[in-house]
Amino acid sequence: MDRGHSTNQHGHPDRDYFIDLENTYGAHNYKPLDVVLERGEGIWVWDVAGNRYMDCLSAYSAVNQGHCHPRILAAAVEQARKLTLTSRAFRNDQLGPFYRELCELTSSHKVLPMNSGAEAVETVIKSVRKWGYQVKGVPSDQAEVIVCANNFHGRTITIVGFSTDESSRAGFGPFTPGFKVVPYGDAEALERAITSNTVGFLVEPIQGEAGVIIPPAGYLRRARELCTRHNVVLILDEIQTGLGRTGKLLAEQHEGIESDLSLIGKALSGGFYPVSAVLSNSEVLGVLKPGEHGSTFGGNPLACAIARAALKALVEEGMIENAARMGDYFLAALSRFKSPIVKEVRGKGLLIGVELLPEAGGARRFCEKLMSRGLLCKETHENTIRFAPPLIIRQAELDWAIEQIQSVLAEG
Ligand code: IF1
Repeated sequence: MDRGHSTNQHGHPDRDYFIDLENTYGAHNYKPLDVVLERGEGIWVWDVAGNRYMDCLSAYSAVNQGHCHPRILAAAVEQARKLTLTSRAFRNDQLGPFYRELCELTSSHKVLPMNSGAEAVETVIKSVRKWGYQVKGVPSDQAEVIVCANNFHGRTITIVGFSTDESSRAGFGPFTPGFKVVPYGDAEALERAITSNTVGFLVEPIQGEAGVIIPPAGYLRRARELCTRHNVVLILDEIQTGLGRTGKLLAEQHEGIESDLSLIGKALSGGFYPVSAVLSNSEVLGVLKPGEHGSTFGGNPLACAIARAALKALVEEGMIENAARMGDYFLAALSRFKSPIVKEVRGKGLLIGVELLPEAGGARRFCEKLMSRGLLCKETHENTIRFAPPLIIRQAELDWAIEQIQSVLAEG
């Protein structure tokens, strides 16, 4: 039923037409900026009126390679013409090469492919519990996983059950038992929380949604030592920090440690397709026997072909090194800028947060001002603006972004 629609000067449906459709027919579980995008290329996206914006969110680090990367697109089209989905009841010619390339790149022993990040998190919780019962000798149904306050690991009932963010969990109970929450960055608190029933410690190397919170230097090394000493599986959620975002392939490399299990997703497909994976540096995944875990789309040939191309582009086109260089440049420029409303500038690589003082009136209005200047970004919680452009961004483009950011912060 077409309610008729407002059109722009070219006679095409305009922004309000699309916003009305979303508001009329869609659940309102988001409050997006009122920009209606129709095309993306590299760091740029265009709205239905032809206005160009620099994407400084990268779909929460799922588009690290830049929008519609030609190499990933070609792989997607080629594979989509051949074979998209077989289920894991049969084998396919993309899964094995994907496994090997991903294991070689990340120095992992095994991979378990899933689709969304939350599914990878759920997979790792199931695996580490089963490992606890079968290998560590934890009594049945007594396994404990330690998580951190202000975590973000996804939106399933189990995951929001161990969230400390009321808006993520209110009204969704009852929740899954078997989780303990400790303060982020506090190794002593972690040690105190470990018991003989502790099977895993699930932690983000940098807390993205919490506002780009970077733990004290040495925290992850200390967590590694504690997990080794107490036979606890160290699980790093690199779904947002991984795949070049912080200037290293995996954020764990900044601390020179190796997790037992790492979770990746988002940019694993360059934004073309939901692809996630559990990477195992130890035999935890060996506890899963045929028929005990899986999903319809997990490890499908289209996902694997896309992920193989996305990883190749990331590595062979120097995106990780560029993220390190441009991230340092971006952070230094923002840190030099003195503003009466900026509380702190934090970041590593191209994952940067600008925290505003409460009296600034909230970060959202600055995102809206930046949108009117052609820069798209997103506030996280009340007072922090997150900047996470695609890892291909060049210095001249960053200079333009820095100019816009400094102008709107100066306006107040
Ligand atoms: C939304 C936040 C970011 C993640 C980490 C697991 C997942 C995510 C570290 C789950 C997903 C997304 C979810 C998306 C917005 C975005 C987000 F704001 F929600 F918190 F990035 F910070 N671990 N993060 O960041 O992966 O199941 O979504 O594939 O829910 O609106 P997913």
